[in-house]
Amino acid sequence: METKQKTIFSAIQPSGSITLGNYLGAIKNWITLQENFNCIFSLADLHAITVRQEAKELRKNTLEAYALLLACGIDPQKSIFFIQSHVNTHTQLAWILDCYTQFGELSRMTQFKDKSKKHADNINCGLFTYPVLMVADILLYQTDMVPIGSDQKQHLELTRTVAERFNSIYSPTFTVPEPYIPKSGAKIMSLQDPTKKMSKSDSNANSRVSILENPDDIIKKFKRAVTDSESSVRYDKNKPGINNLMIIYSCITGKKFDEIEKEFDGRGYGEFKAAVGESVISHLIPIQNKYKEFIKDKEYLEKCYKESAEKAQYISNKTLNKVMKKVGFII
Ligand code: ATP
Ligand code: LTN
Repeated sequence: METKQKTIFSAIQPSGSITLGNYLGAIKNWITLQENFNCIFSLADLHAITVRQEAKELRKNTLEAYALLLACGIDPQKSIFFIQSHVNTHTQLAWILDCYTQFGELSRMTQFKDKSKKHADNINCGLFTYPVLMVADILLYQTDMVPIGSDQKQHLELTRTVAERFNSIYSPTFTVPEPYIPKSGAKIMSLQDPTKKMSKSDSNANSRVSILENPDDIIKKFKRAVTDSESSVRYDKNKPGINNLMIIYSCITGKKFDEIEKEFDGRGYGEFKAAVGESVISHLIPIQNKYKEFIKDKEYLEKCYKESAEKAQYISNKTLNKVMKKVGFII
């Protein structure tokens, strides 16, 4: 018997330049998964406006992020890769599901708490209800698995809760998705404060390395990475700075922690930081080169995102229609 290929959905906000954290926590997995699954990826530009964006910047960031993700290896022949605002079912389903999500549930979302602290002058309703838009993104495609970093786990639990609630009020409508979180690299930390996650919107640019960053800056940032006052390279729960560098090095080179400890035995932090920087650079250079090609070819980019949006619209309409019928709308 032929088994149906599982569906994967994930998205990233075009809210700044994509970081090494985004890459190791999420994107790297997207690329692997597209070989064996039915993959749908999106640039979540609707999510990005929960924080004030300059129109010109948002357009530029969206196109650049599109080219960059192609350069990272998303293949539009294998996967659907669209821009969220091009497919209108997302906002439609999000409104309906808002009415099946409790205020209390959204109040517990830690990303809302963090972002409202960070943007205290603009705690808009979209920032509060944003997880429901993410729920809609996922449920529209009858998604089985969602590759994400661990910071998104709580939103995925909400997705499961809302899907189960809707299915039990009516009848099975949505597939209840599972998170797919990497064992290593699920949460890359800031290079300046290793107790905080690396984030593309952090106001301190030294805290992150972006995929398109030039090699000199990458080396500088790793050399300046905040670590403790010891000097031996070993994994220890009380050394978040060095742990973070070990995780990055391990994700990039495939080496295990004990191999890394052996490699840098007696060599001190300085040498280790330089080696981490070098390994990141050699991994990123081919991606940067491909990016330069893709970003020049606006026609190709447009062809890819338009064709993908059509496919996504077609698939997601089916789910939306089912939902509308069940809720009682005349369609
Ligand atoms: P912002 O700073 O605008 O909130 P972000 O850097 O947190 O952005 P998102 O667009 O919210 O990035 O996330 C895209 C994907 O990258 C998600 O799957 C998320 O879990 C993952 N991700 C984000 N930051 C990290 C990190 N530091 N380590 C591992 N994965 C991450
Ligand atoms: N909310 C996510 C980005 C995102 C997403 C999604 C991830 C939007 N929709 C659907 C997985 C599935 C974020 O801010 N990191």
